[in-house]
Amino acid sequence: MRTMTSPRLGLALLTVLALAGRGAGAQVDAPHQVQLSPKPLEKWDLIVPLEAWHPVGDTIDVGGIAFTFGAEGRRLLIDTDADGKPNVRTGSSREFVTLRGKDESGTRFAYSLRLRNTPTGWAWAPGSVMSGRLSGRQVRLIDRNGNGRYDDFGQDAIVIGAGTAASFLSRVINLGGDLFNFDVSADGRRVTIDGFEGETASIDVHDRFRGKANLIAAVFADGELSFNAADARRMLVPAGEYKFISGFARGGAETVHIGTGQMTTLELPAGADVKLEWGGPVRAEFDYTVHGNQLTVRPNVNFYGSFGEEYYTFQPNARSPKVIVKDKATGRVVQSGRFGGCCGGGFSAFKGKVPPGMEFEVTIEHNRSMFGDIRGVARGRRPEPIDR
Ligand SMILES: [Ca+2]
Ligand SMILES: [Ca+2]
Repeated sequence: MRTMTSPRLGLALLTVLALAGRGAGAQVDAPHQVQLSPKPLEKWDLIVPLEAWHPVGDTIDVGGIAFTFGAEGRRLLIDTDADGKPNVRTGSSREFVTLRGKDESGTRFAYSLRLRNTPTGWAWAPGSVMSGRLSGRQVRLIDRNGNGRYDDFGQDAIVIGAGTAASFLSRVINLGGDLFNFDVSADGRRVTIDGFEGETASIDVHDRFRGKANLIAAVFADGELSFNAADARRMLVPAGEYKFISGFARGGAETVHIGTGQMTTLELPAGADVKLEWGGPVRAEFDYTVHGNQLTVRPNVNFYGSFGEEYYTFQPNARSPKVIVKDKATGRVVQSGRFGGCCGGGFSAFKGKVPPGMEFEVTIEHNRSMFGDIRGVARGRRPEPIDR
C-alpha cells in the first residue's frame, strides 16, 4: 500500500540552502571502545523503525541456546533458563519474560521478550536493549530483527542520546553533532567508534515541517547508514542517497506514524544543507465502487503530506472522515455521511445510494488538529465487484 509511485515530488520541493563544499567530518580520534550491558525495558517506550513482531514458534535462539516454547490452551509455557523444564506460564494476552543463559564464551546474558497474543497466535518483539554510555551519551541497541545478535547493520536498531526514537543500526553514527564510524560485537557487549572521514551533508526536518506537531522520529537510510534526523535541528550525515523509512510525530494528545508513502529518494550530495519541506497540507486518497446504484467507499484512505510522505494510525482516532457525494452537473449534495465504527476496530465502509445515470463525484472531508482541514480526492472508481 505504501509504495513509491510518484516521481513528481523530487528535488523540486527541497530547499538547498547552501553548497558550502564542506568536506571531512569530525576530527579523527583514536578508536574508542565501551562496554554495553543488557537492560530490560518492561515499560517499552522506544519507537523502532518498521518494528517487527515475530511469530512465536517452538524455540527462540539467543546466545547459541534454543529456548523452548510450548502451548497450554491460550497460555505459553516457556523454559526461560534452558534447563529443559518449562518454568514460566504466561497470562492469556500479554507477558514480559527474560531468557537467561551463558553464551559460548561462558558469559552470562539476559534477553527479554515482549509477548502478545494476537488473532493469529502469539508474537514477540525484543523487550531489552544493550545499553551503555558513549562520550557521555546514552546508547541503546535493539535486536530489531530478533535473531539474538546486535550487529545486523541496516536491520537492527540504535537509539542515541536521551530520546526514545531509534534509527536502523548504522555504520556511521552522529554523536553530539560529530560523525563516527561505529562497530559492535554480535553479543552487543563491545562497541567501537572512531572519527569518520568523508563527504558530509546535513538535513533539517524540523524547520519547514508544516503541522502542529513535534517530530520525534524521522528515520532515513542509505544502505547500512541510518539516522534519526529528528534528533537534531540540523543533522550532519555522510553524503548519500537516502530513503525515508519511517517517522513519528506528537501534537498535544495526538500522535501519528509517518511512512514512506510516495516519497522519492532524498539526494544529499557532499556539502548539501537541506531543509525538508513536508507536513501539511495533507490530502486524502481513496477508492470507491458502484454496483447498480449502490455506492461503497471503503475506509482504507491514505493520507499524504506535501512531500509525498504518508500519515497513518492517527491516535486518538476521533471522528471518522466525512464522505460527500455531489451531482457533477449541479454541484448539489446527493449523499453525505461518515464511515462507521471507530476507535480500535478501525472504520467500516460508507454505503450510499446514487441516482441511476447521474454523473457524480465523491470527496472526503476530514480534520486533524495537527494538520487542520484535509481534503480527499478519489483515486477513481474501481471495477465493480463480482456479485455475492
Ligand atoms: Ca527451566
Ligand atoms: Ca539482530
